[in-house]
Amino acid sequence: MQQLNVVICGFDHYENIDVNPSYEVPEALVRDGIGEPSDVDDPLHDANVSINTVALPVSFANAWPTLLETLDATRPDIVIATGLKHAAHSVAMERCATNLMNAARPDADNALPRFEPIIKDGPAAYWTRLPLRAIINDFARDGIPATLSSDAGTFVCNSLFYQLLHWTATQDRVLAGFVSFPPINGGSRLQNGLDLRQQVRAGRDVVRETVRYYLQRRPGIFSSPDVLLGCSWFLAGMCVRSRMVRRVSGVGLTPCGTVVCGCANEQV
Ligand code: PCA
Repeated sequence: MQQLNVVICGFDHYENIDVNPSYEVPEALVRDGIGEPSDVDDPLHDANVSINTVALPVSFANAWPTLLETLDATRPDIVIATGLKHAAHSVAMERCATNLMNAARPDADNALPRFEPIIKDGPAAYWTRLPLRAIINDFARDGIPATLSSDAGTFVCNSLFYQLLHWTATQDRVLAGFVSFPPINGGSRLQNGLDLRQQVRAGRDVVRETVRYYLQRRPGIFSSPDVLLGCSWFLAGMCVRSRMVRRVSGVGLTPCGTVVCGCANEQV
């Protein structure tokens, strides 16, 4: 039986968000676990999974150091960062993190970075290390509305995601990625989301599928996940965000435009 340590983090309430699903889902997983293996052949039989969580401040400067403290203390094999995406109607599995901070509103420390790199001279972007296709298939089976998303915005979520993947690239055998949750249905202001039970179920599927992927140890799953070559962080960030590239994507290029290069994780 292999011991696997999982950290799943989220953010507490902020601005007009009284209940942040990215806080509630990790708490529920720590409390209730990830459930039993689905059948006799399920690789989950081979793992003893322990889950830790930490709630992060909505701060460009402090979110990542707070998560890093937990990572240093728990030495996880899998790290799943989560956040709330205000405009989402479904669970968004994030494909990549870009090296760009561009805040439309101040963070918890009143910082308002505009078009700044997260890590000066860092790669333009990183791919997630989660098995997105397998996770999306589980969501379909469980009736959870979901999308594959090309960016987690340019606020604190993306900044945390980028720093997490930058750290992961220096680790030996760690899988990490980011899940954006929609607002919780029935909240005071926003009505476009999903109910919390579905969101917890989604979080459970993400952990279960990532544990299975980890146990399979397919070649390349732990290798360095740089996404973009041949362009600066600024261009990459703008490409991902720009309407122009979104239009181009309609004729067959990915939302990252022509600058995307190979990726070890064929499930992205
Ligand atoms: N969502 C914000 C930060 C915290 C959260 O839950 C974002 O989209 O960056």
